[in-house]
Amino acid sequence: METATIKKLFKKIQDKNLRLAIIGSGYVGLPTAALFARTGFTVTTTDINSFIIKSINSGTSPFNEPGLQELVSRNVQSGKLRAVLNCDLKFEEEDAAIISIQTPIDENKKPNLSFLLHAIENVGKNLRKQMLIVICSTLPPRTMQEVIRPKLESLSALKADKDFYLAYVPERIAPGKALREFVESPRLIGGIGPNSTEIAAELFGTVCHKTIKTDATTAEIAKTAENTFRDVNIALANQLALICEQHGADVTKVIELANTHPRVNIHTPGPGVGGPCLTKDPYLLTRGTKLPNKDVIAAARETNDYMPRHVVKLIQNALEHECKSIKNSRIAILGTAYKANVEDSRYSPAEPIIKKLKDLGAKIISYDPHCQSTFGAKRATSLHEAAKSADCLVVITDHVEFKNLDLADIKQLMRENPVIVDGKRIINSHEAEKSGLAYYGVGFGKSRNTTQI
Ligand code: SAJ
Repeated sequence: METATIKKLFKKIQDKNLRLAIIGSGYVGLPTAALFARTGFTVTTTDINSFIIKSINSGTSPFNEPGLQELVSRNVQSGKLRAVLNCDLKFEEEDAAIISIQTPIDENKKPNLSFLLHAIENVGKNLRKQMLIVICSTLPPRTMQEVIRPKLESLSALKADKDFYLAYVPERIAPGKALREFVESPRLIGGIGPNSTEIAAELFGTVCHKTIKTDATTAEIAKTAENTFRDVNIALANQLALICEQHGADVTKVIELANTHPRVNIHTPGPGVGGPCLTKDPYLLTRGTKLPNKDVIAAARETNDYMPRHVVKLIQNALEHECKSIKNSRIAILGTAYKANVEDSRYSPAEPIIKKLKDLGAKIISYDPHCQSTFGAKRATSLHEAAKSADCLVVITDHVEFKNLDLADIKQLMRENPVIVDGKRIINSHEAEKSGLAYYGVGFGKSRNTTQI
């Protein structure tokens, strides 16, 4: 591709005349669409879900994300943002497409790229010269070079990095902070070739404070490495929690002390690792790789997946210690969201915990001020309602609302010999015991809740 053509594209980006299509209007796609619209681009965002399309076109964000509602409403009103069904987008006017479609894993933990490839097919059939295609979905290594590039080239009979541009720009935003992190986190730009990298960097540089240029494969591995690092680190914290319980030590104190070393930063243990990212990215990263020795990444996944079962054991032990049987006991679950202060409950550890407790015959009531999911539990609309006549209170999510509970008040509402099982270690154990609640927690070792694994 000649420099003159690239210069023309650069100018279009700088003048905000590039017309953008965002494919997939979910937790990543819609913030992307809204931020590019705010920057001055004319954006068409798409989805297969007509509810999402209607909601956006009426100026309403279909899900809660701080700041997003206002951004969607303002940009739909000004005409900078509109939504259409995927099948209605013909790419007649669009110069660039940014694809943010989910790449989940299947029941055998194998990456399922079918949703993404379906979208790629539609883009490939409509691809014109000089268009820029950006993939933001999380990908296993080499997917850009070995799957997406050949598919787009064969469908369009055009050459990547010459006739059209193709780049991998992985998303790095956490729900709850999506807009800020989109703008402030350095953005990796992995082009399929040098032209693609430059053009994608120019486009994302209009919204992101910092872009870092690399190649597509390096960006694919870096993206999955980030969440794998976090998952392995949390697994270490969870394993330390199990060790502390067996030795009668408190993991919170242990980690706090270990982290005073200038080169140590151990994460926080908990009732399990949820959300759509950490639970799958390690599998994407290791897909198709043969290792000569033990797979640390797989072991970490197993450790984190074990934690909900461990919480159930803690609850059983706690109740037994109070001479109560889990069968017919009333258990209040605080938090069904997968992490603090979000409404999202995808892969939340609350799900296996509630299901197992129900199987064991317990009566479960759940309360979450941010999230609607109950995973089959009865839903309480207040903390008061959840705690009333409960035998056991279980903290699964560290929502801000659960951090300063009135423990004396809660004790009054609960049945005799009440217990609290703190999956996130946000309750002060001394305060709880002082209020008359027997305190148990993940990684909180005391001889009576030491569990055998
Ligand atoms: N968790 C712990 N201990 C910790 C931190 C988290 O048990 O110390 C648990 C949380 O409770 C939650 C899970 O891990 O169940 C995941 O939480 P998270 O805070 O890692 O957040 P995600 O999954 O919402 O977002 C991650 C982020 N990745 C990194 O910080 C490396 C985000 O920046 C990515 O954009 C996102 O994955 C993604 O989409 O890939």
